Amino acid sequence: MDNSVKKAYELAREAYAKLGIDTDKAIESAKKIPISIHCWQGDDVKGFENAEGELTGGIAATGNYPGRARTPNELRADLEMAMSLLPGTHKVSLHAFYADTDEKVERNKLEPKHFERWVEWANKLDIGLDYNPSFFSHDMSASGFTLSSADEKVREYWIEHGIGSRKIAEYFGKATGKRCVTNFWMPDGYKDTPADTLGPRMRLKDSLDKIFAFPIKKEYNVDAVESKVFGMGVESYTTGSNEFYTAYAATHPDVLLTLDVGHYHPTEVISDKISAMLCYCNELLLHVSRPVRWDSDHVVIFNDELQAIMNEIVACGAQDRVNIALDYFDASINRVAAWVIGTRNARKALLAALLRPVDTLKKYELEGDYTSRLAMMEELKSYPFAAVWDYMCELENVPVREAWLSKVKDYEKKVLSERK
Ligand code: RNT
Ligand code: ZN
Repeated sequence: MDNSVKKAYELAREAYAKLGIDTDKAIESAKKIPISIHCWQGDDVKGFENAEGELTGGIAATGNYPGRARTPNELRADLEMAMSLLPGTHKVSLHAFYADTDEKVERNKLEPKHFERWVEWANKLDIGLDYNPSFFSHDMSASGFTLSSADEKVREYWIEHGIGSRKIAEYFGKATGKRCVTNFWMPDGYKDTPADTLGPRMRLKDSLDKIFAFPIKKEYNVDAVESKVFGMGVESYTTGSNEFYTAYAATHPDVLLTLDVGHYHPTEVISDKISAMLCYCNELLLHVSRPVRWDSDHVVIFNDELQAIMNEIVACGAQDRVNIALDYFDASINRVAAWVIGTRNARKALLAALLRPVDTLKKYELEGDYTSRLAMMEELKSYPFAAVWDYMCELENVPVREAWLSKVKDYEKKVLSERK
């Protein structure tokens, strides 16, 4: 072990011990909490159904950095590269259109067998898999509607896809021994002012009820629903709005609510929604992302909102109730680096949250000593959490600080730049 990392850690341990914080324990907890890495950062959300596949649904990956993964093997290799530079426990989140098949399979005909190679790979790495039915980039979603479509055939098709997805997710949970979380996000909505806002929402509710009525063992898979305020070309109306899914999750105890950082009004934050929803939902799923002026899905940086999210999870004692997943896609920089930067930031913020003397802060609050609460919260921001983070990276045998970057650059030279 690097001696300076160790020395800095020992000083940090002492400083935190004075606050009653055990840094070794914080590291242990920070290592164990799974962070779900979204596979779609690796290929600009294209999937493997066809090479020309156009991304629709009101989302966009901008940029043309070379080296995008074009096959399941390339994507897995890139993910492995990224994970070799990350401390802690991970899962990998797949979308349906990343099925690893030799022939083309319709989305409503996808089965567990089309994901066998992913499961084999996950078991080799001892990681869990999460799942997402893909309701976009498809002819059957060309109208802009899927589960809330007025066309019964369209709804039927996507209901079949939803049910099939839950079977695949159950298989993931069973075959990896790690429960899968399946996220339902549908792009449904109108570009311009609708005449009927209720009809699509009633149809969405009915379609979801049909999908979730299919019995799946909770120990293998749980489902979540993700709201959104608007998408590109879907500016005036989103069927699956915040209120729609908040109410849906609150009235369906088995369904989790997904909070995506980029899916609310520009000054609205998800950190303050976590405790509110924990009063009504057993569990939540987070899509940790970074909106810049809109739901732009920039790489997650170490900013105030990321820290506030992690602080809330820990202050609520909800580490087992809040599933942390990432959701961003930047095609303008090295994609492996994008994974590494965002995932390291998320875990670093989680560790910093675990190093806060939450009980002391709550005590000040109950005593009405808001002076001490504010003073401590501010002092804590410059406590030496980075020394604990560096030490955690050493313990986990991954590069300390920016040492990971040269490894990604090497990989770019040897592997990514060969993809023409
Ligand atoms: C879209 C949602 C959704 C997607 C992924 C690809 O706005 O955030 O979660 O980003 O499923
Ligand atoms: Zn999302």
